[in-house]
Amino acid sequence: MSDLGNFFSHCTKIVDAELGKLIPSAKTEPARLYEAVRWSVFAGGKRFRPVLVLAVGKAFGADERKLLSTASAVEMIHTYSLIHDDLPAMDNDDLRRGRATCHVKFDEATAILAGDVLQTLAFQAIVNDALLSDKTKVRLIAELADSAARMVDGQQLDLDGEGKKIALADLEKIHQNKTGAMICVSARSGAIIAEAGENELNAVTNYASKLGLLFQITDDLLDVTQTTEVLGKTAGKDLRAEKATYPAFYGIEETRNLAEKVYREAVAALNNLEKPTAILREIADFILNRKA
Ligand code: GRG
Repeated sequence: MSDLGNFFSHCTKIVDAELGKLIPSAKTEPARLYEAVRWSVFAGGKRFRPVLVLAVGKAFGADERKLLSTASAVEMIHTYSLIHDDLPAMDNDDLRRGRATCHVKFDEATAILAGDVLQTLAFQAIVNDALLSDKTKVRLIAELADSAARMVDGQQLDLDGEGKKIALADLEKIHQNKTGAMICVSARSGAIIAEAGENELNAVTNYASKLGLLFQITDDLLDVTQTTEVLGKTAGKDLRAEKATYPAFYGIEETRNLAEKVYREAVAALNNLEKPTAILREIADFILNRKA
């Protein structure tokens, strides 16, 4: 396996173990709620955001154990957003992470509550982490709350734009909020826990902003080029919902060129860091070339 493959599988293993401890067991009352939470969390997501917390934190010299609660917290917020995004009132989807969506497997009310409680559990995970100082906790919680709110703003802007002709600048604003904010805060959190300086944090932010944009561009490309089976979620949905996407603006070839350009910008941001950043370059590479 490649270095990145090994890193992903190591991170997935330790983050899943931490999530297993942080999320109440499926027997905890009300059992239906925690069964639903576990159904969606342990469904085989890529764990890209927690990997980013760990990769940046470790590049800046943080002890892995100090990164785990935050890595789990970003995954919990991400999973809550997926559960709510799939609801009939939003995307109305029946497939996520290769299995039935939460509201299909359980019911709509339970899926809403599963998302709600995941958001609360995320903040609790950081609050209860004895390895982090109070000062670090407050900073992490403030940044995470801000990014989770921006994600919701982005989702609303996205819904507002459906079926309308929107400008490229508006599309970018939607993505910076809906997808970019949580990716950015994942990388920044790793650096904050490692007590990086402001200049270093700025470089990490530049890298992560480009990475977030790259993630969205490749997500748009996969939606039109990949099958539902490979994605584990319904393919071709953007087109059917008449969503503004990069391929809709530029066509597939130009969108691929844009992805290459944004990839180079993400990697260039790493040049300002005198840290071992090889894994961060590999992550950008992985996002550029991902197949799902
Ligand atoms: C409902 C509050 C609320 C927000 C929804 C995340 C999101 C915001 C919507 C998901 C819809 C979507 C396709 C967004 C674009 C990119 C994205 C976040 C894809 C899913 O993330 P992955 O590919 O998923 O990391 P896995 O399952 O691997 O974790």
